[in-house]
Parts: sequence; C-alpha cells; structure tokens
Amino acid sequence: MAESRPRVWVSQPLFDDVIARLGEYFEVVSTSQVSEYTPQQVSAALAEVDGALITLNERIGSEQIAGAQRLRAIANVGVGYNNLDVPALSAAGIIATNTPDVLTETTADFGFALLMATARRITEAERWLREGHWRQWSFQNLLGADLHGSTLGILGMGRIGQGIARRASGFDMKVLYHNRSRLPEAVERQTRASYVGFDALLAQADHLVLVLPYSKENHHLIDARALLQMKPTATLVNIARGGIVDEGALADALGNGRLAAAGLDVFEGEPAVDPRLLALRNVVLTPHIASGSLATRRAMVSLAVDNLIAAMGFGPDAGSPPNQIGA
Ligand code: 8YV
Repeated sequence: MAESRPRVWVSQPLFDDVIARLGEYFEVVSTSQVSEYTPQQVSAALAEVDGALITLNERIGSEQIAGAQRLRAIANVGVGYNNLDVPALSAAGIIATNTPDVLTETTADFGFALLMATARRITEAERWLREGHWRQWSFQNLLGADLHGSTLGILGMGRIGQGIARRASGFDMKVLYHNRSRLPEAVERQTRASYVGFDALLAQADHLVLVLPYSKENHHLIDARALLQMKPTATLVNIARGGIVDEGALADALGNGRLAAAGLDVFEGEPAVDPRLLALRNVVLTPHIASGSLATRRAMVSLAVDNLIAAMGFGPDAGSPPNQIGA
C-alpha cells in the first residue's frame, strides 16, 4: 500500500498553477469558491490536516487548534499576521510563516497612490463628473492639497514605510517618521527621513501614512485625541490595519472639518465599512488591495507555498522556513 502523504488545506482560491506545487508533496484540500468560514469551520478544517495555507480572512487562535492534533504548520499569505495567535501556535509546536519583502514595493506604490488620490480628491472628482455636475468649468472647483513641498509623516518605518519614504523624495517632500525604534543613521540618510516623537509627527505632518503592524497595544492609536493634534488641513492614509484607527472619531473629524481628508484601504470590521465613513465625500475607500498587483499576489502565494513546504520538512529549506514568525 502506498504511504499516505501529509494533507494540507488551502483555505481560499489562490492561483491554481502556483498552488499546484503543493501537490508534489501533499494531498491538497482546496476550494474553488471564495469562502467565508465561521470559527467552527476553521477548527473543523484544521482538525483534518497536517498543514494549512491561509489568508487574513481565517483567524486562528487556541480554539481553532484545540482539536488539530496533526497540524504542524500554517503559512499565512500576507506580511501582517494579526489573524494568528502566534504564542498559542508556538506553544502547540505549530510553525507559522508570513510573506514579507515580496509585497513591499507594490504596497508602497499603492500607499502613494492612495495618498495622491486623497490629497487631490480624485475619486470625489470622478464621482462628481459621472453624476453630471460638470456644467461649467470653474476655477475653485475641487481644490486639493499639494504633495510636493509638503511634510509627509510615516508612522511605522519598516520595509513598506521606507518604500514610501523613498518615493516621497521624488516629490520633494520632507519626510518625518515615528517607529518603535529609531532606524540606523545610514537608513535615515538613504530614505531622507527624520525621526520624531509620536506627538510631533501628528502635529507636523501635512499627510500622515499609517504602515505599522497591528497589535493590541496600538488598537485605536489614532483616536479623537490624536486626530485633534493633527493639522485641520491634513490627510490621513491607512494601509496597515483598520483597528489602528478609531473610525468613529475619524468620521467625526472628517465631518466637522477637523481633518481635511482620509484614504483608507483597511477597516476595523472589514469587509463591513462604517456607514459614517461611507456617507462622507472626503474619504477615499478601497477594499484592502494595497498588495494587489497580479505579479505581487502571485509572488506572495508562491512564497507561502515555499514556506509551507519547508515548514513541513520538505524541499531545500526543509525544517527551517525562512519566514518563520515568532521563532
Ligand atoms: C494581503 C496584507 O493581501 O500582507 C498583508 O499584511 O494585508 C495584504 O497584503 C493579505 O494579508 C492577504 O491575506
């Protein structure tokens, strides 16, 4: 009788030709439907497999792994992994991996695109035109804020933050950043970015971009108090995680002129979007697509496949996946 191969679960339709590589080592349980799983369905799926390749939609904590006796590895497709309870996984001896680097430049491109769209009111202008309001050209219509010559604040100066800083120097922006720890001088020089305290960043930025990893500690870091410290002419862009911003406080600030505009790619309850934000015209809303170029999404899946193969003890990096989290 042929020896049975480890079984892995692929939670969402990704790219069949990229995923096919898993078939060289594993029995693959996959789906052709974009699926929304209940926590119980995630537990049930994990109970039957040795490994899993998942997206941010699947939240995995101690409850989901309680019955997963065979589970050895989870490969997350994404650099952010707040959907995983890493301490619980480590305690159970389950390896977790993520997909850094491959999405850095694409995500930085998008952060910049969202910043430009927000500051120059591009989606609002398009909506206005499509709705048939353009009867006569007028000099003061839909005036926005400049990027060039302005001060860009970057909160979270990891790989993506640095990518945004590099782009900003092409726009002659002054770049300030705040991060858990100050970057080495050489990196500051290369990115032409200066370190400032959190409050100074809020107060001085004409445009503030959030690119920090989400944790319990920074839940609603951008709250009413933080928003009050920002310039009323400022733009806020969030491509990190929705929970970093208190969306109610943000909607209030945008609605009462305490903040000029916001560009949001991530939301606390996504895919649900706070109706107060939906009702505002000075906010650009996109459905968590910052890493979404075709090439990059393929590269992310490919890296997650490599990670899973290695974490399960196969392939060139057998046993020591390069992108292990919390190791
Ligand atoms: C991914 C992201 O699309 O990498 C991240 O942290 O938020 C996005 O790039 C998402 O994680 C897919 O699971």
